[in-house]
Amino acid sequence: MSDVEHGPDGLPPDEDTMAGAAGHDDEAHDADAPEGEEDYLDDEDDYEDEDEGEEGPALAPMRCGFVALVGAPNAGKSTLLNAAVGSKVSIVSPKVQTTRSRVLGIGMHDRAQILFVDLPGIFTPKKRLERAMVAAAWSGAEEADLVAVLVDASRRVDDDTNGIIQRLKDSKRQAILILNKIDLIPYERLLELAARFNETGVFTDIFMISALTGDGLKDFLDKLAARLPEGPWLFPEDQLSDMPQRLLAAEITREKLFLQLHQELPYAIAVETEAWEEFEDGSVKISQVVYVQRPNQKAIVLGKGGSKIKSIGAAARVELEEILDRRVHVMLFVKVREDWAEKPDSYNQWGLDFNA
Ligand SMILES: Nc1nc2c(ncn2[C@@H]2O[C@H](COP(=O)(O)OP(=O)(O)OP(=O)(O)O)[C@@H](O)[C@H]2O)c(=O)[nH]1
Ligand SMILES: [Mg+2]
Repeated sequence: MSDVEHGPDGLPPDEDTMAGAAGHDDEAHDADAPEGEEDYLDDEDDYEDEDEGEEGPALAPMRCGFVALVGAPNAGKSTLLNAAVGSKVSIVSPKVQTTRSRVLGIGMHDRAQILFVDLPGIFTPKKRLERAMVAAAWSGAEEADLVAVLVDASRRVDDDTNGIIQRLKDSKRQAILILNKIDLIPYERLLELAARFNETGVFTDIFMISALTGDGLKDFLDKLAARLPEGPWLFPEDQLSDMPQRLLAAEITREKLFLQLHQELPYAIAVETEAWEEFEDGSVKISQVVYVQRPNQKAIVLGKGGSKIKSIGAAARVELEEILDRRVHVMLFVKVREDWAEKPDSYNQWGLDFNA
């Protein structure tokens, strides 16, 4: 777990909603400044040398770097990101392909700022959205200082994982291996797996963790922090992510849809935050559209007498109240838009390449 407690105001204010998180003023955000890059680039003064200053013990150098989390769908990447950051930043579900785009999670660990980049799972894509997700995962890996490959150790090593390792090998990229979900399997099995992965020659280190229980996490973070390049922190230390609040709110609702709907339905759905209204009593009304692809899907999402969508909205509200630390009203509208997955607009807002 992170050593720094992140308050609910750790999320950046939203540039297009004027919605400051708890503790921020409700001022319009400077739309020209990239999200989260305003206050900290002049941090050089803090970048102390170990032997600088004569009083007190010398501080360890500041470190900062990007760590990409890659792996087959469902390996536990988003769970690990949340555990490492110490707060819910990326959505999680028992279903594959929950994460659709890059999610930054900022973890403070001693004098290191670990910038975790949660990415969609890597698999053989067929549809346009899937291709864009997998492309985003690989480009996230290419841009990072360190690549961590997560493997669900409780399952047979699948083709997706073997494919990831092969591609890293072909590009001569070294990585860290994380055997996750160790709470589910005996230690002997882990040793066998570690030996097998070690033979690939791709991995510099192997960690065994449970992102769910936190077992092994501290050791992993200690070693990871020490491997990051020295340099000033890129974000304020209480910031949790660079995700705009409107997008985060849409993601939370999408998580509830993933949890409460089944079969192909979660994959036919996209969520967009349409309006964000702040009231004087401190509460906020978040209006969102849930896009489905066919009329019969709309009927299922609504449920009998609207009971399903009501329950999804209620679950999203509870979580958003916790994250935003204020009273929240969630208004969900279900609309059929057959081709939402074929519209470039959707891809732009998620930071995905429509033509991947
Ligand atoms: N038992 C156990 N379950 C875990 C652990 N880590 C993650 N899970 C579960 O595994 C499932 C998938 O977790 P996610 O974090 O969404 O996995 P992901 O790799 O981000 O998946 P995609 O976004 O679909 O690629 C969820 O049900 C988690 O609760 C773990 O260490 N132990
Ligand atoms: Mg995920």
